[in-house]
Amino acid sequence: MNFIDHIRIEARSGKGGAGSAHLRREKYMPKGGPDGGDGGRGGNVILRGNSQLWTLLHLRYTKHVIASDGEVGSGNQSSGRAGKDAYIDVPLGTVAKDDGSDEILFDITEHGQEVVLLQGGRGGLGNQHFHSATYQTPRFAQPGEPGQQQWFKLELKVLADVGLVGFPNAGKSTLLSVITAAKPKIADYAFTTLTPNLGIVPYRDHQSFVMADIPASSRARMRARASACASSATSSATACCSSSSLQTAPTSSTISRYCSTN
Ligand SMILES: Nc1nc2c(ncn2[C@@H]2O[C@H](COP(=O)(O)OP(=O)(O)OP(=O)(O)O)[C@@H](O)[C@H]2O)c(=O)[nH]1
Ligand SMILES: [Mg+2]
Repeated sequence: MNFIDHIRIEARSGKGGAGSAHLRREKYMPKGGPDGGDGGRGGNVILRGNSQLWTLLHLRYTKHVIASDGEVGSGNQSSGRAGKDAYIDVPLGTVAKDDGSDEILFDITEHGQEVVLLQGGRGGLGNQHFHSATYQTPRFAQPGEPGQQQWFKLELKVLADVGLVGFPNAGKSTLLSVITAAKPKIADYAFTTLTPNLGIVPYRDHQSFVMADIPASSRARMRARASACASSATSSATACCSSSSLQTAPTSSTISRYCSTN
């Protein structure tokens, strides 16, 4: 299982159905007048929050989400059926952005929260709406409105439930790589990890939590750099002390001298 935290997806909402231009014809009622029903609206594309999901992995192979079109109206004032909405289930903390401009459009924070990404087209009106006292036989009806189409970027903001904190080289990254699918860099020298790594730990009943491998503290890092400076030659020590942060680090008198001369 890989950890997927952002995807691109194309959404297309349904077209509205056309209205009907039907004229009523029945036995003993030869000129029954217009009775064309309206077309159904096109399906919406809806983003829905789901607290049972933790990653966007299930959408990895979903590139297009298409809602169905509304059906056309028919005689006897029958309206067409509305198109079926298409739902995109996402974990809480998902942000929907416009793919082109990167503008944030929606933020999903609650279970069951629904936001309409794309509205379906409206259905056209049937000819029954267009007859009047002076125009009794309209032989036309409205076409349905077209649907919309847009690329979106879905990004997941992840907060870790558990953080691994420890001395450098203690095996934090190794632990994360064993119990999750994350592949952090592991090496037998201190401060291999410079930025936090995240992994999902699955446990019973298909539940999971997020674990973070936190880099060793900057104070410990400064101490290590200082001791590296102390053990090296004068020239390399000057290079070590070039960062201003090191000047405030609690180090030996030798290091303080190198730092103050720099
Ligand atoms: N013997 C032994 N070695 C281990 C164990 N866990 C990790 N190591 C080794 O310890 C070294 C450091 O492991 P890392 O996982 O990179 O340690 P870390 O805490 O992430 O280190 P930094 O990211 O540098 O702070 C690697 O060479 C590992 O192979 C263990 O349980 N036993
Ligand atoms: Mg590490």
